[in-house]
Amino acid sequence: MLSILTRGLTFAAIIFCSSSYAGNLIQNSDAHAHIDLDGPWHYIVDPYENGFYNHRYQEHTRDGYFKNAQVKHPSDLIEYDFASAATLNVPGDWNTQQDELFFYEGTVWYQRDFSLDKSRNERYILHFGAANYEAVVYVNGEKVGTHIGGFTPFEFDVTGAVKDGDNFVIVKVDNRREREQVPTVNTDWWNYGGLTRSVKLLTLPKQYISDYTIHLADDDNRTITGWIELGTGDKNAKVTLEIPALDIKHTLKFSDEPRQSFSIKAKPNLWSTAEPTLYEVNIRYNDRTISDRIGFRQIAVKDEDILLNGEPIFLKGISIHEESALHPGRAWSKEDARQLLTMAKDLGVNFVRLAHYPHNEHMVRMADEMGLLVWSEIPVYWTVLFERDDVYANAENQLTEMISRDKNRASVILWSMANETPKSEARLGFITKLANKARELDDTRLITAALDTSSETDKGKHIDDPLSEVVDVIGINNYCGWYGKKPAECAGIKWHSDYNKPVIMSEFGGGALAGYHADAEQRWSEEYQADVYRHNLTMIDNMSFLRGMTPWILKDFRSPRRPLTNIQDFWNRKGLVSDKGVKKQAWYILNEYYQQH
Ligand code: GCB
Repeated sequence: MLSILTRGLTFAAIIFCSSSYAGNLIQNSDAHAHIDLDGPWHYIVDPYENGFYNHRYQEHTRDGYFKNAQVKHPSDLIEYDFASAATLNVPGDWNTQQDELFFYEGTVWYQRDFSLDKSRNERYILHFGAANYEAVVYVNGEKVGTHIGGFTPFEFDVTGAVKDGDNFVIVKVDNRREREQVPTVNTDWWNYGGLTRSVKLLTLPKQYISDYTIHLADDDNRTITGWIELGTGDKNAKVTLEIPALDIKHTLKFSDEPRQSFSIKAKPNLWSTAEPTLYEVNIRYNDRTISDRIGFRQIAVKDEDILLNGEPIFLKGISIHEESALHPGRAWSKEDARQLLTMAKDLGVNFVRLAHYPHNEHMVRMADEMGLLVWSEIPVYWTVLFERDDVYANAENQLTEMISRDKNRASVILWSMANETPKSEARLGFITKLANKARELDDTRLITAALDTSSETDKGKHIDDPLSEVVDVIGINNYCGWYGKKPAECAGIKWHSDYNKPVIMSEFGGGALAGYHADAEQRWSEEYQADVYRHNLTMIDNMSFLRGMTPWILKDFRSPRRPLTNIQDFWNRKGLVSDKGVKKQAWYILNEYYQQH
């Protein structure tokens, strides 16, 4: 109880102190000048948090591991030493880099040195792509900030903490699961810990572009609109926005406000799944230029239809976890993204559900390039504590960071608020508030949530969860033929909806061990899984309001919930391909279905 309380208190403070940065992340951080801090970091495993708390369980102020102390005199007692400690690669989870850390949940300290030519005219921002789950960050022995949430970027202004010459950064990463977290203790994926995405030190001029959003106007596909924001006040700032291929060169003059809006007439080729046109966009301010590649498209709903650039579209999709097909563990690189999305494209999809948390930025940028539409979600999964304000604040912070990072990606059309949450008043209030927040931050995309709460009636399945009222597109997870009923019983099921809205079957499927062949009655055989797909696809054909689907799931993924020896061995086997990328029978069934539709 004490530890939960302490962590709760820490959390309240964190939300408070990080709020100035939440939603205020530097847009397109890779495009800014930076020092790359990826590579080997020394690490110390600290299950008792000995480097953080003293023997009275008070936070160390002088002697913690974050001080990176070195022996100076032979009689010195220092019981840790980063310099001689082994290393882990960053980015990367710790579980798949060290056998001893495979099941580990707790604290690991990371340390690395870097040198800097410190200039008085520069501002230094330490940026993390993500760290799962709680990160406490120190530069040269001083705490610079804390972040909560395992899948979104965060950053701290470290201008006052860095010095000319040699510096070191230390991060305490803790992936312990706790009831009040988002996600909570209970999930169906591996709790990979560590500095799972890239780390860099942005070296910005004193005045810099901090953020921008550039998109097609919702009501006019001949207008590019948006805003540009400066990191500091500059009353005389002039910023030039250039899109060379569209002959756009537009100067924005700033006055008192750091954010300046614009609206420019243009005739872009619209971004679509068939032709994912991206335009080079350059934003110049003083002597620096930030470049991006941006697509222009519209997304909307009309009654039961989803409209891409005004035309109804059927979302032929697949769900994906952020697990690499190239190496064990979390995916993090551009190559990982290319591989996963190429596998998805090969299946015949135009849409991917990035489950169940925001994936790394390469995924959405690669989806932009490849013409894949994206559903992106936050880990409000199953039974988070909907009654608690601090849990809400945490979820909203993760939502804000997700939207802040990806708001310029044409591929992203749906922000998902939650997955399979149990019906209650508190849950409805919590997710409604999240949806309102998402719309306030970004009114150019659609809101969804995956529900598993339809009722059984004598006429069939009835979509009647009041949360459907809140979303633009209703997601339905339903495992007919796997968690209930025989596969053959699924084909005849009829669905009804109380809402005049598009529905996506956001999950269905079943498990199979690749290479295990038997009768279709035999659980875990490829034949059984194929049968689940056959009958569910027949059922789906009868859903008049269905506008898409993302069956569960592209590739087998690791999960501690799945211990069955010789079948699961801690893998969720619902992949259409095995963890090694071998196609199962069901892959061909879905592939054929997508080719015909
Ligand atoms: C679900 C969950 C997903 C699980 C899946 C399963 O409904 O949304 O996270 O992995 O079922 O395999 O049971």
